[in-house]
Amino acid sequence: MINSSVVAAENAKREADLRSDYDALGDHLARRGIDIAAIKDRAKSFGVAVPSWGTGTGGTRFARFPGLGEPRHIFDKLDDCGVIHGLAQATPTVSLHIPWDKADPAEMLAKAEEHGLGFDAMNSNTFQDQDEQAHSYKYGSLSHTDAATRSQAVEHNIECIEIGDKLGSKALTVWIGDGSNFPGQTHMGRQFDRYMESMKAIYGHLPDDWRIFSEHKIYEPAFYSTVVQDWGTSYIIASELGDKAQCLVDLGHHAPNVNIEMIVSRLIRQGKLGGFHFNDSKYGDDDLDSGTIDPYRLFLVFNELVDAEGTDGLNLSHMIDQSHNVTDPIESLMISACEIQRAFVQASLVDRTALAGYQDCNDALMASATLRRAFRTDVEPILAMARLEQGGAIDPVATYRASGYRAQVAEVRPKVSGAGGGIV
Ligand SMILES: [Mn+2]
Repeated sequence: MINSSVVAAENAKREADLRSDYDALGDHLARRGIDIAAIKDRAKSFGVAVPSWGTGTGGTRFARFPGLGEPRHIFDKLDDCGVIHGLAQATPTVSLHIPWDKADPAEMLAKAEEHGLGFDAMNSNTFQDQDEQAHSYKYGSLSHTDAATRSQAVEHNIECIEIGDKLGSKALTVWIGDGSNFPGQTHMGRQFDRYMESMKAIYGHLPDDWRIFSEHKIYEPAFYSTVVQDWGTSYIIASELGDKAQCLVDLGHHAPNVNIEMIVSRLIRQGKLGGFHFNDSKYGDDDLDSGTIDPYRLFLVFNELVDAEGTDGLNLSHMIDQSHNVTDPIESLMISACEIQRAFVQASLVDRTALAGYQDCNDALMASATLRRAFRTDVEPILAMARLEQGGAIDPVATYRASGYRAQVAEVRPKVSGAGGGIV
């Protein structure tokens, strides 16, 4: 999608400086007993899935301002995902959303293969009504009081599994908007029972090598109560369903100041952490670009993940879940993937032997300083070298801008106005 001569020309401008910076960082890390080549290999091994819906411009409940050359369908989205991975080399998979991305699976596989992409977890949608559906989700879906509505929502999730199975996906993420807006509107106990009954029906259709992820969210679109509102509820769900059920943590789905890294630690301990939706937030579920508001929190989450490496059965699906309202989504997704990868690499620099020693002797100051020393290390030369060696761009955004990709696709993709699938 991006001419390789553009990538080569942009890299040529920056390669000498990069090599000098990389060597200097290598010397610095060697003094700390860290082999920079091993850390670079870890950076190369890291991948996070792009959400197909993130390639379109998002929106708010007030408005959506479309961008130029937005993808018209899943095949355009996969082209954009190919650009993102081609330049940033950190997003080898795409997470689909049904029905927004419904198309012939064989054609989707062929397009993905063209770009060297695979498919991560499938996402179902019972939080909005589709034109052809018989029953409305206005008052709920998997937990609706009406059995026919629940069954329609169950069938939709089963269809997502069937589509995903043809694409090589191995997981289904279930997030529902069900809840209530008024005290007394629903019986919270019976509503949860209905939800569990529906989830058990979906769970029964999971292939043996699949997992189902329960994604919690504190509020919105329901504003008084939400059926799957916190990690405790999500843990109950995953435990009751069985071994193939795990919890998915979306970083924006918590009350302000909640200690998410501790939730991560707890879920890993219980064998119930399945994956993440990465984003950042200031006030609520803002779906801002990863690492733009609180990069230290992102680092602390990865500190727990790196610490838990090697834990029996730990197999995490990393996905981005963001809404891009004022930026080019391709640029935001490339930068976000790099920021997530950065947090992973920084967390890989933590001196865990020293940290355990400080923890054991209650040296709070030095324990904290040990974490911050890793966080403060500028690992950009490692990330850039990993990209360069894998055929990507030293500077993904500058290279993307130099390529003129957006202007080219704008010529064949008409402007999409009003509300659309980009709103999440
Ligand atoms: Mn999410």
